[in-house]
Amino acid sequence: MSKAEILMTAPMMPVVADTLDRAFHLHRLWEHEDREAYLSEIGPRIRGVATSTLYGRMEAPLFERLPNLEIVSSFGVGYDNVDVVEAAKRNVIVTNTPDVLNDEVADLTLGLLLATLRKIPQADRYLREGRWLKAPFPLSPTLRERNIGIVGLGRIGKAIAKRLEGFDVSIAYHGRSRQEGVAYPYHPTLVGLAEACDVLIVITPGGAGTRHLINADVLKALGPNGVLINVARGSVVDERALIEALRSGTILTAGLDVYEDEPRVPQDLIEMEHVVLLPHIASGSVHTRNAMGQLVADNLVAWFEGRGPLTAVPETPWDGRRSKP
Ligand code: NAP
Ligand code: 8YV
Repeated sequence: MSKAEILMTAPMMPVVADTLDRAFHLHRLWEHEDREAYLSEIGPRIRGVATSTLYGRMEAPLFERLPNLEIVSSFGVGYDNVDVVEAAKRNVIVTNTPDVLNDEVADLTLGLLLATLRKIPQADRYLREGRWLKAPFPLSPTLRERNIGIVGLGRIGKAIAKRLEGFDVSIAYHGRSRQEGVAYPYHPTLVGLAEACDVLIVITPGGAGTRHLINADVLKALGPNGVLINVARGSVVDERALIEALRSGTILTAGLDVYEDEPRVPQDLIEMEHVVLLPHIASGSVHTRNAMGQLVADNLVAWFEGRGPLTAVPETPWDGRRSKP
């Protein structure tokens, strides 16, 4: 039996490429100078795509070139890089990489929160610049006695909350609905949560439904002792409003892992000494990226072995159908 033909849209980790090379006939789109011509040649034979949140969007024009596509396996739990409405319209299943990164992202979030409050990167710079020789590092704000609001108490949000419990702080949350069996106080409005808290940790999906959820009103409600931690997507925070709030003292500080136009970060943020900026690294350990990559490959293998997808996204649920033989 001939192997299914799979398109990889951009370079991915060896664990993905090696597994796919063994199981399928793998096409590497980026290796072809004239991509349009290459797609015209192979497009009708492509039955699966491996793609990543790191490289461009998978939208209608590309779907159009792949008329026999059955499945898109995307690297990352967030899948705002894939037009899932278009995929559903075309009966294409989309998969993501949930759960395998919960702990890693939650660990990093706690690290970012502490780094932001206790000014760990600034203290490191202070020592290296020889300034400790002249005077001790100034005292910092604290996590003590803080009320933490989690915006998006999903898989990762819950892993963050579990860790926060060990830090002896109060925890509340906001989402579109109250969750059964969750004891943390629920706030039906985001402004209400921000008013009740002095730290907001944002860990929702990206995309149109959450665009600029964190706006000037929310930041005002968070207040002058307030800390914003964003590990979700840059699009969830109105970056101009955040810069203004940080500049004017409307909030105290921010720790950010994600930005509206990655990898470009506004110069205004870069020049602010009191914020902590990370280059979208929350899941970025060798261990966890390998687990995510393995799941990208495993979804394709499972589908083409007739076992169905392992982790289909809710917008393209598995209805029991199998890959075409
Ligand atoms: P999840 O389990 O689906 O949780 C998402 C949570 O967001 C849910 O609790 C949901 O609650 C809430 N939510 C969705 N839309 C909302 C809205 N409009 N307003 C308020 N809350 C909303 O997803 P997850 O696995 O925890 O991942 C969450 C996101 O984290 C990913 O989609 C990705 O964007 C981001 N992420 C970032 C990194 C990084 O490297 N920085 C790494 C991994 C993930 P309701 O349904 O009740 O609203
Ligand atoms: C990755 C992420 O950095 O899973 C997500 O949604 O944002 C991160 O884990 C990203 O997917 C890399 O492509």
